[in-house]
Amino acid sequence: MKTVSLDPILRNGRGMLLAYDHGFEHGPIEFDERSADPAWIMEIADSGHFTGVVCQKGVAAHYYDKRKFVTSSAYDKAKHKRNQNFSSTSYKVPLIVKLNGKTSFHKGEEPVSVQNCTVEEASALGAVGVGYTIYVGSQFENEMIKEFSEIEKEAHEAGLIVIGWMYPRGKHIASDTDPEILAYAARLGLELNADAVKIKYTGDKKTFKNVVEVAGKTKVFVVGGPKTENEAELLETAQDVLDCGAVGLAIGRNVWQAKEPLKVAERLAEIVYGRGNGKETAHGEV
Ligand code: FBP
Repeated sequence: MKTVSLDPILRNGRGMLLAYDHGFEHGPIEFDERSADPAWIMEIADSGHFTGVVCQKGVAAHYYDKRKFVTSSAYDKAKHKRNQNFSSTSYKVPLIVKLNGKTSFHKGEEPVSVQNCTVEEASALGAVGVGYTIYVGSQFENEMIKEFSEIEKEAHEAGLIVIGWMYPRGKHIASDTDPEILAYAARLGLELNADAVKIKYTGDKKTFKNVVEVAGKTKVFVVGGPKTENEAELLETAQDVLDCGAVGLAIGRNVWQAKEPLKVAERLAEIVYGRGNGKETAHGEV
């Protein structure tokens, strides 16, 4: 049984993934003129201190140009200067392809997320990792666990990182932020040999510490959630989850629905990577 290092999507041992699968999961209702354009999202991911961008295969195929992707060290050597005018000729942001998804048309039904992309396809698109949602507690949980297990084996054999979107949901789940249920979901990620899980915050440090602990060597990313107007609270939550041992954030709407996404990303990066944003140590940017 193989495991794969998370290093390609970490900086200073921490990570910030920009999630952009909402066009599939929620529909374009989440977008404005700017955020409907995946090219704009790729530029935010690349310029906003993100260590990964997550999307479905279609967005990746049309908008993530793997020929532009260079590893950090190659990037450093080239001393490529990034700027915020989005004139990218190369990417340093790694790609993670989501392999399953569901639309929002079936609200109230038992949730199931079905595979729509293979590990091979994700790899051909230039992905360093794959993501897969398991609706923990759903009537269809077993189908997703089975599919995940096959993906985990194939991805690890190919050297790809495997991240489980561990979302408790369905008629047996009274609350998707219940600490015991979230701990169970995180643990399931470890049991299934996920390299990392993406999970909701319980809302308090004591219980979330336990969630991180029971995930063991499987690293924990925390989701962003719907856009909040209270940025201070968002930053405080980021600090709290890191204090509990989370490896970072996998965040979408609170960045690309913001008026100034790069500024929000900058403030989050200060918290996630530490003072100076890890800029001094990553990619030679100062
Ligand atoms: P956000 O930070 O925007 O919440 O993105 C995280 C995410 O997990 C996305 O990957 C996904 O599309 C969305 O949340 C799913 O949210 P929900 O399952 O609540 O509809």
